[in-house]
Amino acid sequence: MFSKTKKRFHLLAFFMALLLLMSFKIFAEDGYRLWLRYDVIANADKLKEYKKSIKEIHFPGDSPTLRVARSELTPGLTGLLGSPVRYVDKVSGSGALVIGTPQSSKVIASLGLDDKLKSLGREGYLIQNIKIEGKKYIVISANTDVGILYGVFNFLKVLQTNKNLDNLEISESPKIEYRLLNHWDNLDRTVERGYAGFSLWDWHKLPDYLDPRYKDYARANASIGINGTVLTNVNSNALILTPMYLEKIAALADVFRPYGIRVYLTARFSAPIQIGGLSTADPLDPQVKKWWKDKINEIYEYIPDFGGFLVKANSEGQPGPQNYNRSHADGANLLADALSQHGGIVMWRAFVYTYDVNEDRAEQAYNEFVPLDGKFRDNVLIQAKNGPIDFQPREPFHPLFGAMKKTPVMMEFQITQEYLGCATHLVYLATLYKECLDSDTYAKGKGSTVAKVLDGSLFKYANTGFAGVSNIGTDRNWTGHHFGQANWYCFGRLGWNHKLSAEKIAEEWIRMTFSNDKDVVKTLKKIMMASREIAVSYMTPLGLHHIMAEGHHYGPGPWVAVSGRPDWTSVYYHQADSKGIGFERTTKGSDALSQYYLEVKEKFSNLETCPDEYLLWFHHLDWDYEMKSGRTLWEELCYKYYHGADSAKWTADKFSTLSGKIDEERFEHVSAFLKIQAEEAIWWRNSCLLYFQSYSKKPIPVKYEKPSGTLEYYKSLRFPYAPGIRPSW
Ligand code: BDP
Repeated sequence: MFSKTKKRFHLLAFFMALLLLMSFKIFAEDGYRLWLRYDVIANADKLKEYKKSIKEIHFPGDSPTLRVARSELTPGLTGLLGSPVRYVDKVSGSGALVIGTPQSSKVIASLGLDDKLKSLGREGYLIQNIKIEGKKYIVISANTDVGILYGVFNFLKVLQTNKNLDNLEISESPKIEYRLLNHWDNLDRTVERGYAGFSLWDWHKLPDYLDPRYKDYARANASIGINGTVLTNVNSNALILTPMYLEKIAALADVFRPYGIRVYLTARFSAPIQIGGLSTADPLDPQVKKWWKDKINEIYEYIPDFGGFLVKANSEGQPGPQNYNRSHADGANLLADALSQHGGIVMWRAFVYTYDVNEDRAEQAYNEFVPLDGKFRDNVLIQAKNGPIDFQPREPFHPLFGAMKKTPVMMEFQITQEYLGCATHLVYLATLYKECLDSDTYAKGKGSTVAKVLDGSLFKYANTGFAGVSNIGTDRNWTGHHFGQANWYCFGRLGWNHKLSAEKIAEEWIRMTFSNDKDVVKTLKKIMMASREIAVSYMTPLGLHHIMAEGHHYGPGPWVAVSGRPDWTSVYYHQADSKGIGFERTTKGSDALSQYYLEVKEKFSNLETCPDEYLLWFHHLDWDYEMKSGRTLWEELCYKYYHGADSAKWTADKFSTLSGKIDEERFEHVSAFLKIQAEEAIWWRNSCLLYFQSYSKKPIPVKYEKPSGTLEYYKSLRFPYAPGIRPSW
């Protein structure tokens, strides 16, 4: 008898152990869960007083969005508190979590929140401690169901990041209306400049098979306030507008809709010819107008809340209105007219530079678009990259921000790290984004920041937008590098509230994604906050730009001198010669600086006031030019490259101190990537310095370790199958 019980006990213990092992497997730390982890909070004790009450949830109402809010809240709270929650019909007894809009919940309607809610608009929400009949409640309220969803996500974040639940008074609403991911995804599932696997959109199996990942994608976006997604590459394929694909898009739109996410597409300007059988795509041709009108009506039959189009026209070989001697405004208005009756918008990209114009590439977008200010329909936004060239590790802000007073200019940031080490380098981009957002355009005097242009407060834009070129793919951890997730995260957070600091966002992300442990938070924050400057130092210090390898853009290529066009080479941008280095953009050179407002122009023109960070962007200077540091320009360049590469090594060392403090799986993954990064930082340093030395003819100061490898060796390296490259490039 006794031994039988013992046997049973052993068997039970064995199964328990097996279950435990299996649960470890289920929660493999592969990064799939992103920042939405919901593991038991370490200090759940601190929550004792609330633990009981927030397990009781009064959350009436039924709609697809309220249902997904509940489907987030239930596992979220259960996981974080470590015990089940229950939904109650009445608020009574020990208090509860009360959630709803004045329409969905009588209790909320009775709380007199109307005035407060009114000011928060369609997507805003409140999270407060409120006493009802002497009992303390936590109340999440909003004007709409999607506001509730955002509020629920934020409440879970409050718990995840170990915030105090006393005196909650959170009042949030987004500062920018359209907050979109731009996917550069092709119909064959390759992703242009994508380094995290293939496209998430499994076109072949859509619409019948809906990968569960679509839902997780929507959850992640909604949790950071992203409310739109452009599914296809800006280098577009007209087939996406055919019924076969519209059906697939409709299926994706159905998954995203409850999460407050609308779908958008890229429109190929020549589609009327390619799929419409017309002989022209001239925007003023009546048949072309009719074709687009019919096509757009058809799209809305499939997707009633279709968001609109993103268009790359007359740029890098894409067709556009200029093929017919029409302007960008003619092209954008053609689509805008057909979209307007459905509430759709056109995001017309300012990333244009033509073949026949022989001017500094940095000037072309401004020259094209400023004369058209005011000529666009009300539902057109001009989408400009953050800088005037192309997502370089550092660029000054684009002069179009502040220059278009009547036509809204929206932001295009790049989240995927095309020029920043792809998916193997840890570069936290919030500091780059903030640098641009906080730049002062002086359009209406001091304080006219890029952020104020974007949020519409400067020129009272009717529409405002914020787009980011996605870094997401089929990799299990979504972004290739675990820290790439932080860039997706910070993009969303800044689109919602550009006033947040890069540091605060980093801290939120670390706490949710890795740990609330003090040491982990402090160390990772330090690494993240330093990371972008480190990358700039070992890639393109002192305002250098566009000196990467050709085509795939991975690794250094300052020697690239011959390409499809001069402004695709590196020598066009660094202009190194025996006397010096840098692109002269003052009146002595291209005078691109004249596109900025006077204060900005003067600051950057004057060598005394031009920050070192932008020096060679705006000036061509002698190798012996004396820098503010007292070093010569050549010595400063050496200093920066060595400091950058040393700091990449510092990052790896610093991260290694977290061994045992974060899970092994992600620790090993990140450690391996940091090692690659440190080695590649040396590759960048050696390649660039050896190449520039062939002009400066000056020695690398003896205190620095001599570059291993010769310039010829570095020039000989080839990466024919680097990811993310368009086959035709
Ligand atoms: C460049 C990319 C290229 C894109 C282009 C764009 O190299 O692949 O098509 O920008 O933004 O950065 O259109």
